[in-house]
Amino acid sequence: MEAEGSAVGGRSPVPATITGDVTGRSTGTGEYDEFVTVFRDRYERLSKVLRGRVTHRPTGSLESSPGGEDAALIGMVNDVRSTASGHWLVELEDTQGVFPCLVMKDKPIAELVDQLLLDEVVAVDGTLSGDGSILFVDSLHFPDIPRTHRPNTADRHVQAALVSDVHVGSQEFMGEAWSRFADWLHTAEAESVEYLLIAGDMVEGVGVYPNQDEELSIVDIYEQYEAFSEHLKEVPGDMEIVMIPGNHDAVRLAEPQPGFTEELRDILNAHDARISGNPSMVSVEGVDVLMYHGVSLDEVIAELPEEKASYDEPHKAMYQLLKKRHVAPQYGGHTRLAPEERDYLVMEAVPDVFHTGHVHKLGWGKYHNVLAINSGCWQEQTDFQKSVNIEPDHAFAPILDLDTLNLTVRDFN
Ligand code: D5M
Ligand code: FE
Ligand code: ZN
Repeated sequence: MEAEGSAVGGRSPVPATITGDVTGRSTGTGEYDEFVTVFRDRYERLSKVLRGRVTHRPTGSLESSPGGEDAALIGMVNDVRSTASGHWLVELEDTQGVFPCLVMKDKPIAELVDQLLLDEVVAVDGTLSGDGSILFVDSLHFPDIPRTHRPNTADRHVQAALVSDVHVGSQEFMGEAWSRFADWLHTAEAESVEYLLIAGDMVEGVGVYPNQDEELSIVDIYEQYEAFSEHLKEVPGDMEIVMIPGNHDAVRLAEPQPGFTEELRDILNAHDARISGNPSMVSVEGVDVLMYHGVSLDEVIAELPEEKASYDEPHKAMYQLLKKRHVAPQYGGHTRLAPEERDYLVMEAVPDVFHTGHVHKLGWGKYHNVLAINSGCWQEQTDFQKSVNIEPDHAFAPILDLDTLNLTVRDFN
């Protein structure tokens, strides 16, 4: 409902431009060949980022080397294991083959081994053994965000609200808090908030987790989207809204996820929101915001050391994805990936802002000048979350100044 006598003097958001969106371009049928193609694309695009850092040789050339000389290699992490004497054997794969690389436990770079995820692309520099069969690693490089990255900013004072995980249709959806947020958007204080970005999990969905139906307030998926659409109408009509799906939404689970189908777009049409895939690079007022729902964060948090990634500091897990220049590096684990002709999950362009959700925790910080923000949720603690001690950060709306990239968080609890 539009609030009567809205204080807003008319917003004039510029339509967002969207790149890197798989919607309408998905060609994947899941055939084996397509996995080869998507990994080749990942390797090529990330090795381009690393090429300036090392003078690498392909594995084929290393294999035919007599040994003893300095050498560098760029490859996808195929395997990481510790040797009997406590060193690390990292197998790297390129388009020609697989090559073993040994990281000695007493080298300072040994601690970087803890941060490796399978299938990410890295570069190593070192010395070939006397017989040329193994590379002794002296340095290890991630594609990373250049420290010199200078983020783009808007050239007028304008703001964006970054939210995610609304979960309409769940008994725990916080409808009243959402309405307080929407009402605030109608006040003079919020008149520069011209954009609303929603990073997935619009609705609770059906059959996402075992026994989830016991906690649904709306059991029909279309009725959930109809209810979500009503909540969206509470938001001022002159705001530009961009949304991507999450793992609870009614699109394929495997990433990259295409944006909502025509049927759902019809239900959501009242606000003329921009509907895009997961992930998508969304440019608002010149600021490049990489929106990604965040399913891989669970994996990054599970696999990496606590100080590098935890539920209490979700932005640090995001730093790891920025460092790897890929939103979901590990294939075959918890995060489902669909093979496409290109790897839409590679961060080819450096974003100015990285916006995720999914873990229902609020956290933000800057990594090499990129603002990483995980935006919490609008759902109270579920029984499952209680059973595993997840305390969600709900009903907060992070507000981003697009002209300064400063963030303020508003509490609607
Ligand atoms: O995910 C919210 C967070 O809770 C995310 O970190 C996954 C985790 N979660 C929630 N329910 C489950 C179940 N049943 N199994 C495993 N992990 C779970 P969301 O995408 O909102 O469900
Ligand atoms: Fe969620
Ligand atoms: Zn989710």
